Amino acid sequence: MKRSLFAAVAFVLLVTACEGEVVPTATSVPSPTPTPTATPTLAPPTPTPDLVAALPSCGGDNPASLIQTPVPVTPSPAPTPTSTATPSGTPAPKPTATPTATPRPAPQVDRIGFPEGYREDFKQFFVFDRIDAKSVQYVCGNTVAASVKKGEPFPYGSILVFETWRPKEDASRNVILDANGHLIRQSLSAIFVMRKEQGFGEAYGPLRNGEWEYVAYRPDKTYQTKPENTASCASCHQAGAGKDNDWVFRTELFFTPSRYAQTDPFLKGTNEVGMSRMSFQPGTRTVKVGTTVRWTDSIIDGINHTATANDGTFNSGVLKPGQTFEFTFTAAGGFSYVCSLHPEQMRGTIVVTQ
Ligand code: HEC
Ligand SMILES: [Cu+2]
Repeated sequence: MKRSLFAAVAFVLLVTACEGEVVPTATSVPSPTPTPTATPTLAPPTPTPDLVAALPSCGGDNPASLIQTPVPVTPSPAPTPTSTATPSGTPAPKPTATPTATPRPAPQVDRIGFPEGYREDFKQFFVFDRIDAKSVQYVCGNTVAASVKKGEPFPYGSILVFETWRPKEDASRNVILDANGHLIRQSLSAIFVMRKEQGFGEAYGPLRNGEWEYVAYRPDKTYQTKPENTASCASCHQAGAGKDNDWVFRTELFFTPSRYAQTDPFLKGTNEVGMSRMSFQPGTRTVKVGTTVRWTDSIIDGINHTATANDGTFNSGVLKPGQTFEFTFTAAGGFSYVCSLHPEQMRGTIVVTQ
């Protein structure tokens, strides 16, 4: 029986997932251009000609997502490293993951390398607007990756690139939508890359995701997440996407004609908490005594979650995509909780005030 890699569950979570992840970067000066050390030879591309030919290039226009500022093509001078290590113009992402004291095993060298020329050479798989997270995501793959067959793992030599963009906002920091209700890309925040080669991934130990390795760059090609800090990438892709999806989220979008998706807009209310991108949105919610808080598991994401208080005050049980859970807080205090299915990635707090 063939595993339905892509059809199945899993897609989802998101970028902020990725962004929120911005890892305690060492304050050292980022090395200029990551040298792809010991880059294995790419497997010969075996694309399906019709499908692949029809895909726009990664940097190409997508009617679903306009761009209003030029893409920074030429690397700007390396930013002065700051303690937050945030690309200029980008507000510091909220930390999601709790810093782990002991570094977890991860590759010590970058065997991926900045994917030079990906805007021209890679194919655009899909565009994903995260209105809740104020992020536009472009997922692209090299021609080897683009040759993947629905329901099958990616071939060796596959490189996936995941760009996160900040969308255009008005003066009050509300996102501006285009005539089609889509976000408008404004500035590129980060470039997440994963690459699959024979023998890759061993360094992650128990967090190994098959033969994928991970790294994240800023637009100027310096590291956002160095190889040695990428255990968090492997951990989240393992927990959320999993083996049956070749550790890749949302591949089903690649096979949909529009190759576009938008998050469910359920996060607007002040008593609402979304469960998406392997995180609680927002991570901390402050309400008054007597308030009923409602958690909603994202339909788009397609992953089961729970909201489980650490002190036992509330427990949603397993929520399927689209399901909700409500709890009324009758006493003041701080209630920390986790998703019991993804306790490492998904932690939240409800602060109840008088
Ligand atoms: C908290 C969970 C989480 C963490 C941590 C995380 N990712 Fe992801 N990643 C996701 C989700 C979810 C998606 C799917 C995109 C979406 O739903 O918006 C994704 C998508 C991707 C993709 C596009 C291919 C795919 O799987 O859809 C790449 C490439 C990627 N991530 C690389 C990285 C790298 C590199 C890191 C570490 C620097 C990282 N990710 C850390 C959750 C995570
Ligand atoms: Cu969960």
